[in-house]
Amino acid sequence: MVPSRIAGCPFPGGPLGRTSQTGSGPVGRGRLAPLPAKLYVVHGSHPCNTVAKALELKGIAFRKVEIPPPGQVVAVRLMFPGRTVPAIRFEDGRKLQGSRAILAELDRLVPEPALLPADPAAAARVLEAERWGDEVLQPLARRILWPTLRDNASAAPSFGEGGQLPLPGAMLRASMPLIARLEIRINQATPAAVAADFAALPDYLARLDDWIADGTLGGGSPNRADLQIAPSIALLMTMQDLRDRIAARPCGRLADRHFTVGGHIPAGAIAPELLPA
Ligand SMILES: N[C@@H](CCC(=O)N[C@@H](CS)C(=O)NCC(=O)O)C(=O)O
Repeated sequence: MVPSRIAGCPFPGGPLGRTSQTGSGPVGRGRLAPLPAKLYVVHGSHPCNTVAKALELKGIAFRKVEIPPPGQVVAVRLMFPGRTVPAIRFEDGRKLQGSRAILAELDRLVPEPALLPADPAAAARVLEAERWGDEVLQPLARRILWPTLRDNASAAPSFGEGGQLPLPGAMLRASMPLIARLEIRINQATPAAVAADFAALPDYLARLDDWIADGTLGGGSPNRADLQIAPSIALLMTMQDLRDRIAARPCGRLADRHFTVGGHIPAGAIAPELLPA
């Protein structure tokens, strides 16, 4: 279902990076027609994948604008109150940031398929899992990924695959140490914080498997918590050392069921003493 307000949408072409159309916006006279939503992303970003998937599930056509990291800190801040992606502009000009706020709004705009169970107690459990996924798991995935990428810059081109920006692999490889260092600073991924994240990971994975077992996660159609959590697990599994330990678990299967993300860091990148059993 695509909202009928596609016609007359005032979106201009993308000022940042390249844009592409996703969804079912009409095409005419060789030009792509404007769409009901414009989504600003960093390619591969887990919360951006959350929102893109929700838009697809809702059948809302959207145009994606990719910003190379950490450029969003400046570029998005020029257009939105905050500096993070995902950031979305609807055709009526309304702007929203934050994956949870955006998903709530999408559920309001297009109620079906619902991203929350009808039962209030079940919905409360999903919202709590979604909050935890946003506040705890999402930053953990960033803190683990960026230092690993800094030390494995040769993997950088794989993270550009499937993106819109025509960045040569050699450039991605050469720039990765600097980009990763900036991201490490932005995300406060100190060695102590990263070690604490690895130490917490076994309990977190067990918590996710429990939520799948009790039905909070992993139902037939993804809910808001599935959409929030699965991309973080998918991002963690771009590191082969973690994929080897997560993919066969219920939470790993959940991530693989809903998300295919680019990026691959070969085994041996993470110190064995940090890895979960
Ligand atoms: N938890 C928020 C924040 C998203 C977030 O931090 N996005 C990262 C990219 S994955 C970002 O833009 N970071 C820039 C910064 O922290 O300044 C959400 O789900 O939208």
